[in-house]
Amino acid sequence: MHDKPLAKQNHQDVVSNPKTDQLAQHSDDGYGKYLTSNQGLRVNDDQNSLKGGERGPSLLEDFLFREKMTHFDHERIPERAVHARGVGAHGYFEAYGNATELTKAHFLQPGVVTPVFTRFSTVAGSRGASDLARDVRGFAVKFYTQEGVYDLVGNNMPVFFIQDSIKFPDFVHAVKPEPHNEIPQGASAHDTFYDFISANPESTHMLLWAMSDRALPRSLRMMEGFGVHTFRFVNAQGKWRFVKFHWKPLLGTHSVLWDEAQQISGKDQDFHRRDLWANIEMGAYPEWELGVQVVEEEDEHKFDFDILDSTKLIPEELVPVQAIGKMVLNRNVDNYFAETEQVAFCLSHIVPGIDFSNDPLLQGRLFSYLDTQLKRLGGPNFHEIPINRSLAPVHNNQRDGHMRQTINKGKVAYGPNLLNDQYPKQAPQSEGGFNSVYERVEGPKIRRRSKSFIDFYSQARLFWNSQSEPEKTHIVKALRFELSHVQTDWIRERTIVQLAQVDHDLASRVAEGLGMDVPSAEGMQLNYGAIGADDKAADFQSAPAKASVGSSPHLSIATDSPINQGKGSVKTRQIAILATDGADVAAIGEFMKTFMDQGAQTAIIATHLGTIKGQDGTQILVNWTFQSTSSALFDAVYVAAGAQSVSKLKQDFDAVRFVNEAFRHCKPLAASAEGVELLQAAAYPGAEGILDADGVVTSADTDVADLAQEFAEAIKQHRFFSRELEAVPA
Ligand code: HDE
Repeated sequence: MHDKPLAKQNHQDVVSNPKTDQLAQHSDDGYGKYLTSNQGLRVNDDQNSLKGGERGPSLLEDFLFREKMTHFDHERIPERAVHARGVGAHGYFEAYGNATELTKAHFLQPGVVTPVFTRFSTVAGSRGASDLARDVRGFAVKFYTQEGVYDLVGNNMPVFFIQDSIKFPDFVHAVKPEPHNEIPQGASAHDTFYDFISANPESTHMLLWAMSDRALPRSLRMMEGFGVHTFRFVNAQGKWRFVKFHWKPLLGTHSVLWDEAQQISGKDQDFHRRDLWANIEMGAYPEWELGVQVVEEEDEHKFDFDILDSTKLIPEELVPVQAIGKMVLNRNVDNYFAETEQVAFCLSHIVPGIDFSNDPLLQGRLFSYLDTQLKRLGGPNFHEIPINRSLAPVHNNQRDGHMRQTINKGKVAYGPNLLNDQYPKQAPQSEGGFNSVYERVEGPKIRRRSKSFIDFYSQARLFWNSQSEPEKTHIVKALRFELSHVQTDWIRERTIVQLAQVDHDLASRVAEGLGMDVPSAEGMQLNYGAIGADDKAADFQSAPAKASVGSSPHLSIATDSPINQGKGSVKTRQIAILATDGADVAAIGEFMKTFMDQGAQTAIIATHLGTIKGQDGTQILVNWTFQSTSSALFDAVYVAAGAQSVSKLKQDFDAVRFVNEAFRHCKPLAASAEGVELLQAAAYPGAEGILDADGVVTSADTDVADLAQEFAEAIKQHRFFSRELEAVPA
């Protein structure tokens, strides 16, 4: 007979064998220990295989060699079909406690702090691809709540390319490298992607997001996250409401330019991964607020779009975002494979107080993620891998399977049972038992899209209209770049026609860069292939534009947009200090201290590594040379004073290029005394008037205090797009 209080049991009750517990622990780094085989046998010689004679053949008997090599041969698991390249970190989520009326989820109740593991990713590239690809970023958060694991598996863009998950394999095949030659890696600039897009008008809105600055985050710490689909919150009284999830970074949302992104990919393709790792190691923990847009059940149909359609967002002008908690990432992984690679996110990992909606994209994901983990992680016991384990107790009648870790006791593995008094028992809702919201569902069995989904362009237009002028220019340039890489003329033409449905100015600016006119849409069946064989194309024409919100400042990431207002900061910004022998080292020291006190990070870039000698003979350590780094890896550039130093830098083409590129990438620049001359030397085509440009701060003397203050204000603004845009290779 068993009479345990259900809620009090914990994980140890399931795995009560102390030996098994020990196996679940982290292994240490082996320091101070003897080398052993996987069976604990001490190894005497790990450098030589067993041979018949010193110069003879290797022997099959060498079980130590075979164990080591077999393990190595099986080290790789299938990489994720999408989101293969990622980086993860641990942290916590703290609820503000203002969502109690909306949801009964325990982790959102006042004062509750929940451990989390968050994995960011690019979508199209493979595990070794560059961080700075033009791509959507995955933003997946695993909450280890007291009521079970909750996964919020989102992206850094609020909409998606398709409306129904049955199209996902096609979309992924189109964006991934082309199958005949596996080119290009981690890039959407190729024929098959634009063939799919131009035949699939519902992608238009997301295409513009993917071509916008959002696809090139400055840092994973500086991007928004979105749940994308509409979900539901359910409160303690059983009342439910629709919700959309938003993550808002406390450092603001910032991006790099495409030219920079391409340079970063060459100079440091781990740029985002390194940035996240380094900042967590330094204690500069990234933070995001979790916000929700809430729509009452009875308001489901009050919008001019369908809230179940994942190619649409709810403008914040219509439904504001309310912050309900904060996430802090404060611990790097101990082992990339064990944690970041083996973490398994599933949309179906849900807790009481949250529920799904009937969004057809969401519904398909409910199947796909579990299915994918079974294959990727080798079987149905992936929930036992330490990073995936629930902190809430796990008791059920599931048994066996590959790599089972739990040693379940007893002979009862079924329910109902009397031998074990019905345990493990079904939990009533009052005890936290999950129950889907009550909803009446009836309708014909049908493979059709709802008519309310047939509007493909008005929100694409809303997004376009909401961008600042520089952001629009970046979108135009991105599309010119991408379409230049498309080899098939008619795919380009179709894409331009598709863009013209959004905005004629957009289409003609892109077309101009491609040396074309905007083609006529006449006779061009834009939705070819995007519908069922028996559907009539006429029923599938996009509804005329009727967006009730014409422009939403929340969709822009310009410095003065609502997303970034009040968030300007020099914290964690990387400042390059250009100097070499003969520089004013005392002033450099003062400059570094001033910025490091504000949480910025500085690095000295010189013509050689080691130390540089100042005018007065003092020395200072150099971090990088002009050959080993690039201005693309920094947020701002300062040229230190010192006649001898500046005169050498002026003759160093790489130093001049460093400044010129930083200027053309619209970054804040500063120079003291003779340092100003290097700025002038960098003013070759594209940078004339460098000293008068916005965001360029100079001082005639070597006094750092005033200059640093003005420079800090410039750094807070991130970029100065008022500079001649055509000169920026974005
Ligand atoms: Fe995913 N997606 N997805 N996706 N997705 C995967 O699961 C899928 C979609 C997202 O860091 C896969 O474990 C389908 C939207 C993230 O481990 C796979 C559909 C959004 C991650 C899968 C979508 C996402 C994935 C591949 C269309 C934003 C990485 C490996 C219905 C809301 C999670 C894996 C991590 C990963 C399927 C569309 C976000 C194959 C079928 C929309 C962040 O199961």
